[in-house]
Amino acid sequence: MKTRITELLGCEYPIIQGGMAWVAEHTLASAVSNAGGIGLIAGGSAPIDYLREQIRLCKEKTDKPFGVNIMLMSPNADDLAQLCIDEGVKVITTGAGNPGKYMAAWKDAGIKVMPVVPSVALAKRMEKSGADAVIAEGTESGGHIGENTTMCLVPQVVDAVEIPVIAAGGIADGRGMAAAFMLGAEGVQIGTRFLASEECQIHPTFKELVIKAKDTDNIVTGRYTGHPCRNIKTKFAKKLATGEKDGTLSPEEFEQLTVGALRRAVVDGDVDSGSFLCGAISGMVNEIKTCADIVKEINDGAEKLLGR
Ligand code: TUI
Repeated sequence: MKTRITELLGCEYPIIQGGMAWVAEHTLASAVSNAGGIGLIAGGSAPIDYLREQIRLCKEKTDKPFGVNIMLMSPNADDLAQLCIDEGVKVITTGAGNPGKYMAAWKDAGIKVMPVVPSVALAKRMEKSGADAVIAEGTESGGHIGENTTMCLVPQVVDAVEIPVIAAGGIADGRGMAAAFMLGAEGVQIGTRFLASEECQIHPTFKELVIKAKDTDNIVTGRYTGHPCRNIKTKFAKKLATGEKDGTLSPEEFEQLTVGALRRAVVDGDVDSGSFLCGAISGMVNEIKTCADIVKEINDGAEKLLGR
């Protein structure tokens, strides 16, 4: 399926892997890129030396285009932004903020920039600042989320900007991709489906939680901190949600409990104190497959439904 996104990024399929913090490292990113999509390495919270190494390892594993996601709330976002230029990264996605101040330098370096936007207003601002595309991310996504749904946000962003729009949030198979295209998207960003891939390096407990999750095993925590996050509904996530709701956990106590919680989930598989960030579509993800199979199945399914 050729769209302005495959043309822009030079990939076979308009499928971009989510830049999942702590999850998206070079093994996953290179596997998705080798499968014909665009793999991403997460730059969120990563020390600069770690990200440099990951970029170099990814280049060893694939000669296809791949990108880096910069989580703009990272204290070292400025350094990560410059590192991408120095290392010749071709594609950058951003999350959790407005990347306006980096735009000119990235564009001068010839980088394709695709910010994640949770609203029409930010999509328009990003287009004005020179973004090549925007990723309209609905609240169905895992991790840090906005308020609007994929179904409502994507067509509104498509109507508001001229640049191509990538849909994200709640997409894990060909039906979801076809639906996003019917809304006017020209690409999809997919995170949760890739958690249950062979190449994804997360703790086996995390994969098992994704595979076993039902439609109702998903919860949003931390709205009162200003950084709502969608997670798998573990006992720990329920404890956070209850504390938030009944006022027994102050926002400061909540923040204290969640410091390091992504690492505890991804690296340690610790269900008692880890935050297993995961999208609302996890109920539909029931099997571990290779990234190549996942990308091909999603693309072929969508192509068939769209009659292309
Ligand atoms: O960034 C994400 N998802 C993430 S980042 C992350 S790491 C984290 N850890 C602890 C607390 C918070 C985050 C885990 N998951 N997705 C992209 C995304 N971007 N979702 C929402 C936004 C967003 C929100 C506001 C983008 C721009 C924005 O702009 C506000 C402004 O400045 O105009």
